[in-house]
Order: sequence, then structure tokens, then C-alpha cells
Amino acid sequence: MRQKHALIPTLRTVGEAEMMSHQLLLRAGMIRQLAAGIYSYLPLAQRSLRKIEQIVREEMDGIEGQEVLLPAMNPAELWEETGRYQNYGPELVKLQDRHGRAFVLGPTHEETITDLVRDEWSSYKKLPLTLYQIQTKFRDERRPRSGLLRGREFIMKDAYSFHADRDSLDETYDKMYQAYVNIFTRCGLDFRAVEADAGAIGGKGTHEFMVLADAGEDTIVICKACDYAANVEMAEVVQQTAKADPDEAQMQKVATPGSATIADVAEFLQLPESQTVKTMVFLVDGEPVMVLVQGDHEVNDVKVKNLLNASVVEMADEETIQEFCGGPIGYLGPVGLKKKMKVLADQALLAHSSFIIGANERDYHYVNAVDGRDFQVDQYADLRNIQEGDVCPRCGGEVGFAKGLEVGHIFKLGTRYSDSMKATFLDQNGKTQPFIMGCYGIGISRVLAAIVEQSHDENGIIWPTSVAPFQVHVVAVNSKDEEQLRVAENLYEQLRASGYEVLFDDRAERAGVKFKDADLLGIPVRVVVGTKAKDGIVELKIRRTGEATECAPEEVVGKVPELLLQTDK
Ligand code: 9G3
Repeated sequence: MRQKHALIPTLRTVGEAEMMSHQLLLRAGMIRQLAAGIYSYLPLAQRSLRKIEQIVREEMDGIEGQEVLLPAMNPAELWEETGRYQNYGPELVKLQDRHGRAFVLGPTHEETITDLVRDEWSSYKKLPLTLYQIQTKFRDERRPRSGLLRGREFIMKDAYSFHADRDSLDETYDKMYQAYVNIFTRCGLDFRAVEADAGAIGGKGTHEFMVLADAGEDTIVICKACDYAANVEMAEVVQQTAKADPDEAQMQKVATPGSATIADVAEFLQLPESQTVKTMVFLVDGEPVMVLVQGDHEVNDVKVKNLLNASVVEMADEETIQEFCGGPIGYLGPVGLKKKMKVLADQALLAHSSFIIGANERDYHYVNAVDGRDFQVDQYADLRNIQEGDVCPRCGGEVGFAKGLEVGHIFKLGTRYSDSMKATFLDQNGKTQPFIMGCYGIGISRVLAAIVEQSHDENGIIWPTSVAPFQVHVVAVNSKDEEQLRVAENLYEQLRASGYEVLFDDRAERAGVKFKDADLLGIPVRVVVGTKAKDGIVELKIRRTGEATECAPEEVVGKVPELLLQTDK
């Protein structure tokens, strides 16, 4: 492509964009905002998007995925069958056609794909079936921000699989997991597959694929020694210290005036917070439950929910606390409860020979309270949030926190949609069964931004060769100089004849502008044709490392493969 007529409107600065990927995609003339959260993809972005999509297609086809393209306009009736027309708020884009019929612009396509399959596919002999599409999704985010990272219109690859039984779903899920690892690796991303909490979408088993980037909205736990990663709420804590022998000393009630927080109590008693106990009371499916954790730890309510197999866990209200504990928040404990309630304790408290806990009375705590003597803990379990420095549940290495940017999410759906939509097949006994389903998403436009987020320097984007808009950037430094332009033109034609994708800066711009733009666009290999061209010398530069070498124009084509390899080291 010749830059003289190429729509690549580069900018030196942009206004409000704070996310690096947002800034650089705008400055490199790759995207332009049409409306909040709604972007046009200019030629360079379109070229990279198509490469990302091609990688996705190869990996989906590689696991027997069949590409379809579903409508963006979906009849509201389909979404009423699953109850999602009513459930989703303003984020769901609704419209009417000219006859006044209600439609939605698809934010995802579980309903649409299930409707297609229920009409067309009904024998176990034809399962499993994996369909996928690459399509524009609509989600009317209240606060779209960060460019392509949270848009209202974005490109998603969404795949859906249909199975006769769970084993078949598990098999496809594992293949999809591996395909995602391949896709994000081929895109040059540093990512982690994170076990996530099934959450609202239902079904057991779900993984998020997180790109490590400070721009990430999620906090994930990663091991510094192995590739373990998990959401904070899912990360398992490994109990380190052994159980302590109970303290012989008698429990004592001590006045702790105005010490309603862990910090106050620890300071008043001149002890570290790790020697105090934090008491929380939850309503677990309506039932009060007391949870004890070490003073410097945080209760993980998802772990409480999963331990008790509950569906709703919330903080207990004041009156429930008064009714069951008899004292105010800040002075709660398991000793002398007015009404019995289940008492859970985090496993870290097994290492305490006695507890310092609230006395269920304002301005009083107990010290030397011993479990089994002065109160009863019903169950010890892993109930706290993992912290920096805890050990990796998989390899024992040290874990740390990182910001993650979600680029993919895979789910085992089960029959959540096939039940509500009566999408069934005949099993081998001729019995009607609901399809067992999986769904698998990748944010294609989000991947583009994530790559830029992870791969740039102060001068601009540094494209991995697999998704770069072009492979080679030929720059004629002074396009008014006959000799330079001729040498550059020849190189442009030779490289293209050899099958490379070449961007040719033939503009009548000053050298400084050309070099700044070349750094900004981040094409992996640059051929600079400058004043030395008359001596038969051109410069080869690797954008990622800045490494530059000189050679004769006729040597350039032979050197490109090695330079591209150097880029992706
Ligand atoms: C909606 C709206 C927004 C939504 C959804 C539905 C997110 C919704 C979750 C998914 C699950 C998977 C298939 C590909 C992978 C992800 N935001 N989700 O269902 F109506 Cl307005 O999209 N779908």
C-alpha cells in the first residue's frame, strides 16, 4: 500500500484517551469514534482484525467448528422464551420494525443459535455439533470507555456446542480451551486461563482468558513460579501452619472502650492484627451464619456460598445481629450468643491456641477464648481471600496479584437454554432429551486493543508479526530525490513480488515526520532508503528492538525472514 493515498490519519496527540491502547489506536490512524463506544475501523485496523479473525477461524475449524453467520436483529419473542428480554435492562438494545414488531440487536446469541438447532437438528447420531460466528455485538453500556476495550458495538467470535451428554461437552470444552490457548499464543499475547466462578450464566465450569495488562479491570491471582491463575474469589488458600494446642489460661473479659475495629482492638491490646479474630455475620439463604477469620484477613463470601451450597450470601442486618448476638457490630463473637447460629472459621485460625473476640457487648472483648471450651466452631474451611505472598495451591510457589483484561470466556452451559427453549433431540433409546450446551466467546476487537496494550513503547505500537497490518515498511526518506525514490520503488515491488505485505512511505513529508509515523504504526521490519542509497546502501531496522543494520538493496529480500523472526523473540 502506498502511503501517499492511504487513509492513515496519524496524530501526534489525542485528548481524553487515558488507556494506552485507546491513545495509540487513535494516534496511529487505526480507529475513529463515530459515537460513544462506537468506532470505525480504518484500513490498518481492518487488516489486523482480519488476521486475528483468520487465526480464530483456523483454530475453530481445527476442532470441527462450523462457521455460520446469525442475524444481529433478533425477534424479541426468542428472548422472551428465556426470560432475558425482561431481565436485561437498558444494556439490551431494543427496537421496533416498521410494523411495530419488537426486536433486539444481539448482545450474544444463545437464543438465536438454540432456535436454529432445535428446528434443524434432532438426533443423537448427529451430535456433538459446534457452530461459531464472527459478528458484531451490541451492548448499550452505561459508561463505554477505553476505546475498543469496552464498546457498545464490538466484534465477537461466539461459538456454541450441542451434546447428547456431559462427557461429550467436557471433551469439546477441553478442545476449545486448547484452541483458545493456541489463538492467544499465536496473537503474541501474554495471558492466563483463569478458573472463574460460574456466576449468573449458570452451569458448572468456566474459564476466563485474561491478558496481563495494567489497563485490566479485573484483579487476578497468578503464581510467579507456574502458570496457575484464578479469580480472587476462586483462588484456593493452602493452610500453612499446623493446628495449635489449646491455651490453658482461662478466658477473660476485658474492657476495650471504643475499640470497634480490628485496628483499634489490636492497638488497645498492643498486639498484631494477626492475633485478633474478625467476626462477620452473614445471611446465607436467609439463615444467620457467623464466620470467623484472622484479623488481618478478608472473608471470601463466594467461598462461604460454595461451602454451604447456597445461592444468596449477604451481610446480616443490624436487627438480626442484635437478635442473635445481643451486641453491636464491632464487638461480635461466638461466646454467649443469644440465639444459636452456625459458626464457621477460616482454617488459618487452627494455628491459634486461643482467640481474641468480641464479647457481644459494646466496649468489651474476650481474650484467651478457646474453641471447644468456651465456644464451638461448627466447621473450619478455606474461607478467606488469598493475599500477596500466600503459596500457590498448585506448586507451592509465591502468588501475586495482577490486573487482567478479559479477552475470552468459555462456559459449560448445561441445559440452561435448551430447557427454556425446549430444544431437544432423540437419544439412543428414542427418548426426548434437552441438548447439553457449551458457549465460548472471544472479543475480537478487544484482542486488537489488548495486543496494543501489551506491545508498545513510548514511540508507538510494536506489532507481533502474526497480526501486524503489514510485514515490511519501506521508507523513502526524501521522495523528491530521484535516486532514493527509484531504489525505494524497486524494493517495494521486489518485496511484494516475493509475497510480503508492504507499506510504502512515498509521501512528500519531512524525514522526522516519516520516522515518527513509522515508529507509531509499528510495522515489524523497516527498510530505510536515504542518502546512502546512491552508494548502494539501505538500512534495515527491527521495530521491536530498534536494532539497525545496513546492506545493499538486492540483499533486502533475503534478509526479511530472519528480521521477522527476530521481531517475535
Ligand atoms: C445480554 C446483554 C449483555 C450480556 C448478555 C446478555 C454478557 C450475556 C454473557 C455472555 C455469555 C457468553 C456467548 C459467547 C461467550 C459469552 N453480557 N452476557 O449473556 F442481553 Cl444486554 O455473553 N455468550
